[in-house]
Amino acid sequence: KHCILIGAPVDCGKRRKGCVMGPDALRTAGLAEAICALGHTVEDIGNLVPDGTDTAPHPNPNVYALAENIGWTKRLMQAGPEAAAKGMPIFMGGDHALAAGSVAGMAAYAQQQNRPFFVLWLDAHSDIHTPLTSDSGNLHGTPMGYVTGRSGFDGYPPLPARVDPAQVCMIGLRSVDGAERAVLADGAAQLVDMRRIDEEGISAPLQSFLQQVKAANGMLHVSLDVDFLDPTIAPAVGTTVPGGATTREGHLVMEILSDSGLVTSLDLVELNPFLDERGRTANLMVDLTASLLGRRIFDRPTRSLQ
Ligand code: DIR
Ligand code: MN
Ligand code: MN
Ligand code: MN
Repeated sequence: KHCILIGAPVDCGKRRKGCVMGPDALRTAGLAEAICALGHTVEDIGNLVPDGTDTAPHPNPNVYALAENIGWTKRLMQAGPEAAAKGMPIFMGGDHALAAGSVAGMAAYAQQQNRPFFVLWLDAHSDIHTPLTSDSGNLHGTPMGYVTGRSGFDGYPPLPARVDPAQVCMIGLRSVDGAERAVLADGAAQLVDMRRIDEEGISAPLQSFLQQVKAANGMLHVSLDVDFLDPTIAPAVGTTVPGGATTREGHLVMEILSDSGLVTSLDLVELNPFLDERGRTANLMVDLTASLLGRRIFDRPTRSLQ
């Protein structure tokens, strides 16, 4: 594979600062080196900056940094397809607001290629608010709302290709707001909450989603939010929720994805290095990416927390 690392230091999707350092923490943790060691090639295009945008005041007074979020969406929506033409885009966040652009851009690319588009959302949260339904006003809670074509995104670029909720699978859910539950209640998206993982394991629901992707010859975007993982193993995130995926559940998902050969793009989001403990969360995100790109247990370099 040829991997294109896209630095997306988006830090406007919530009020707590620090994700701006995410791309550099992933670089420091050796993301490119880990991928190269697996026999792939890597190109790091550096950090992008958002397009300039002006917006009218938003009817929801809590909405935070709307113009900057729209600017990032535009920029990433363009960068994704450009990178995809050369290889596999890996969006190094940056907070989850970046997925409005990365996912919308990759959906547009898939449409161009005449292939169905699927999204695997690995997150404690469903992030399917609109700017109107969000209580917090933090737009990192809205990217799924945008890409699935919900209304309320005035000022955002028109969606080139709507993501069909029936082609979305969310795994790791344990914090879903009321307004989000209401849209998810139609049952279209596949929702795998932590209880289901506890009871049935993480492999079965993932495999069944991957069969759907494979049968359709689809492209698959994976969006990995740090808070998918349990805060005891991945503390470097602003919105920790107890009861998340274990180290092995995380790796198992990535190993199964690797075996499938179906993943065509990846987000690594919400890493806030300011909250990390000696780089352990950044290292874990790199190791998970390595598992996704083919590293296996018996090939792992020895790494222990010092
Ligand atoms: C939360 C989003 N439901 C909100 N939290 C997220 O503010 O709307 N954390 N996305 O990562
Ligand atoms: Mn998220
Ligand atoms: Mn989250
Ligand atoms: Mn919330």
